[in-house]
Amino acid sequence: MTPFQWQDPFLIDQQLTDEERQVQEAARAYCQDKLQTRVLKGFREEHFDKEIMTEMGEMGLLGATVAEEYGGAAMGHVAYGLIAREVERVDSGYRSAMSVQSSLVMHPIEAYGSEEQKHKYLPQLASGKMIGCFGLTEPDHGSDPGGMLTRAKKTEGGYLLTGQKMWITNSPIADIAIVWAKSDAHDNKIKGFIVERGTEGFTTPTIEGKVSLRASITGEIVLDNAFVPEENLLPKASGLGGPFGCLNKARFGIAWGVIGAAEFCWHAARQYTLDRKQFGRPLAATQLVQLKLANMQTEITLGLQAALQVGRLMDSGNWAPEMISLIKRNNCGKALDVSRLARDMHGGNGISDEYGVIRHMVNLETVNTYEGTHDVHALILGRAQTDIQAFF
Ligand code: TGC
Ligand code: FAD
Repeated sequence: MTPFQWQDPFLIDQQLTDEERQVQEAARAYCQDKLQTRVLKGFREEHFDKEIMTEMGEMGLLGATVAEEYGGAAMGHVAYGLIAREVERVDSGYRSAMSVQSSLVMHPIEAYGSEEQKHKYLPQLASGKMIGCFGLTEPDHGSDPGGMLTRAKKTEGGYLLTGQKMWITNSPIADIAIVWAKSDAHDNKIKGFIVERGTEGFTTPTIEGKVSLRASITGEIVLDNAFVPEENLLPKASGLGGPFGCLNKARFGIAWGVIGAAEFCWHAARQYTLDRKQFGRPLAATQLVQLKLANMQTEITLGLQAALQVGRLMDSGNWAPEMISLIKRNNCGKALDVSRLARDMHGGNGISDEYGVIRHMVNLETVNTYEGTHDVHALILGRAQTDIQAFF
């Protein structure tokens, strides 16, 4: 027997390698020292501090799985997940910035790009000196990106891109955008393009007034006959499998990240109910509160163990996208439940941004929606077990 560790019931820490534990400790120290201290201001002022990207770059937190020759850290998926968990323990918006850069910008360039593209962009992206964004969603095509309207028209020396992308993390501050468009030169198949800031006909208006992910910057991408040279086409991606290959990585990171947000809310609720007295004794002495704490602990522990297992399977090459749908869906839904419970357990104080729980709660509403909504992942899992497509 061993003493029960309430914060880590399944001894996840012991299941990590030494290298993974070091990554976790370094990421935690940076996030608590440098991110936790600025998140309240960022959230209140709806502001994302670009320096965060260079700081993360210096810490080696960008492109964790990308090869060292391109500036990445060449670590495994579990290490990437651990980074996401520490960043999102502070704020889902900061994790968004990290995962878009790593999984949705660096990964497609590494997986689908030419050697020239890899050398030109990846080291700069890994350092955070260059910021990227990923444009798949459109105003009228969110869950069904296959219906996208953005077009690439072949012209001399390249392509003219026209269309609109919506809800794009980091687009207003991005130096490059990975844009997915149907290309007339490729039988109307979806192709990926690297669009550089400064391209005529390429603009990125900011979306204001978000109630969720306020410490992250979100915008549109508007393309009006924007010329993209041939050398900026991602040569090895064709069809929806291109963007989905990136989403597999990002969704995996999210499944870890939301556990960090849920852990923050659980620990805060535990401490608050230990400190707060009503009816002459701590709230934590009541059966209802202990039931809620036990439920939080159980869901977080199961979600974390599942994420670790999928990470190990990804590292050994023994994985399927549906595994990622399962943990993305489950962990986001459960983290949202935990945050709502924690908000409630803080009583009136729970609605104050000073306590952090309502910020996590509203953030998790977005995380439950982006990268495939909770219900879309249910349909992916339903299809996998019935062989029946139920999207339409
Ligand atoms: P379907 O027929 O299922 O598939 C079309 C083609 O794509 C391939 N594919 C995959 N390949 C690799 N990994 C996956 N996970 C894949 N899923 C599908 C598939 O094999 C097929 O290939 P081929 O060669 O046969 O053509 O396509 P469908 O149109 O029926 O898709 C349905 C559905 C619902 C599964 C899919 O469209 C979906 O997942 N929708 C959700 C959309 C989504 O996740 N959008 C995310 C936008 S990016 C974002 O939110 C970033 S937020 C980042 C942040 O801030 O952190
Ligand atoms: P819809 O697809 O219109 O869905 C609306 C509702 O209908 C949902 O509840 C959904 O589950 C349900 N629904 C849809 N289809 C079905 C069906 N067949 N059966 C049953 N129910 C269904 N996208 C990017 O490309 N890049 C980014 O960087 C990015 N960042 C984002 C940042 C933020 C803050 C947000 C909010 C979104 C971001 N997105 C990004 C977009 C995100 O991926 C989409 O919002 C998401 O895929 C859902 O699409 P939608 O908003 O059009 O909703």
